[in-house]
Amino acid sequence: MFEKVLIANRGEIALRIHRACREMGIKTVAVHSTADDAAMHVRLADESVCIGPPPPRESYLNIPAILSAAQITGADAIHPGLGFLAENPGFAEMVEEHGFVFIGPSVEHIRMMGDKVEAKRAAIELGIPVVPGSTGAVEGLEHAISEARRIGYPVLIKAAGGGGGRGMRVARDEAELKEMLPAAQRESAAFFANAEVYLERYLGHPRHIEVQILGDGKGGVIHLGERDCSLQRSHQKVLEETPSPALNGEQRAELARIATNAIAKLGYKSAGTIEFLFEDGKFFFIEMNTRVQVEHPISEMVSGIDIVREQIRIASGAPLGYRQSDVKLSGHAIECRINAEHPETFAPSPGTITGYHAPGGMGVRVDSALYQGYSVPPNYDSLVAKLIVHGTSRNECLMRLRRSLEEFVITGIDTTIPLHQRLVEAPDFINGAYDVHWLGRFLGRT
Ligand code: MV4
Repeated sequence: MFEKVLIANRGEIALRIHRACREMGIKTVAVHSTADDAAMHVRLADESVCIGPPPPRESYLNIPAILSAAQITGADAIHPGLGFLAENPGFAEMVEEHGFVFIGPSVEHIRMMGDKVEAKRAAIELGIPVVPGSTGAVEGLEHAISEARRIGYPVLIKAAGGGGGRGMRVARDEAELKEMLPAAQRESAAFFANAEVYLERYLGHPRHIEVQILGDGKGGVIHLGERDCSLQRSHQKVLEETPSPALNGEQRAELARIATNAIAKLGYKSAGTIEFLFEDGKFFFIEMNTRVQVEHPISEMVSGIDIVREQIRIASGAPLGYRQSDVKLSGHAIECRINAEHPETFAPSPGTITGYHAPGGMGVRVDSALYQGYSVPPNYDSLVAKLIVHGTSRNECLMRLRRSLEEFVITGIDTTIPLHQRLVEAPDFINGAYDVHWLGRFLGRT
């Protein structure tokens, strides 16, 4: 096992990784920008190294500075967390070239899944159902038109280098496709340094359902059930739950079978998430994420398995500590993402925390790097806390969530806690009757 791990991240996820290391007897190295001198991830780590000024380009994305920090402190391995360099295959490659272990999947798998056209090709090969669409990228307008005729309108134009909803356009007919395609290609080239776009049949009312998997690259593969992440605003997830209220037992089993078969065939190593759209009883692959995700704690709450610990164990060469028959998924879990934003306008709200009290009690977990007196810097993602609640049933989970939101006190900045309080009272949410467009309408009409 590793003796020392460098955590190439900040905020709650850096803390999350630190906690897993501590429990395993591994020493930690924090890296931080000058905006994060007083950050909790720096305070808790065994050692810390300042890697640059506040802009991410110059610190948390500064590969030479991070590798130097690992060298100076004598770290064995680097955990990238999420965001920043987590899905940058060039970073993973350099980490390994410099003699450190990258705590994550192989460079090849990160690269494959980062290119959405390549990922879809791989998914088809692995027997995963995909959205009907163009075979690979569209070459030009003529090709796009013939492919769209075959697929049927409306079609969605997606960027091969995109993901997470960036650079998507819906074309309802040929005229719209002609008008949108050049703009989509230009925008893709500018945003993602990859002009390739592809077409898919547009699904009008899907849910976003993803499967958490773990593989050890030695034949060991397990899944930890699915997460329903349909509650999103501008492609940002707001609240996630497991199991999905939309699936019956048969659909759930089918999804798990698709995901685990694919991961076994791929020989995938580390934690990963396969994302699907679910509409009219059918699953369609959209993307695979090769990192630990923000919402991973809800899967931990229902399974009792520490996903980050398994990532570290697998990276050290150990086989997966569980077989599927050891995995017992029980009860229901929900995560509320609490952002430093105004709950109605979503204006960013950095500033000093004048008061902080986190909820506790049975079935309640808070992952946050906040403390009283801390100043939330304006330079980074606005996620400041995750409230994760478990109950034996969805109803118990909801009751516990309501009282936990009531207990949570964060003063000095605006947060999205009041938004969550409204959301958990909405009849459609209580009934589990929502798709990916529901939250936008809910927020729009209030
Ligand atoms: C789609 C779609 C409808 N049809 N693909 C947006 C994020 C990216 N991961 C995939 N996205 C979508 N792809 C087809 N063929 C609708 C969306 C979509 C969406 C998906 C998941 C969660 C929220 C969403 C919000 C709007 C659109």
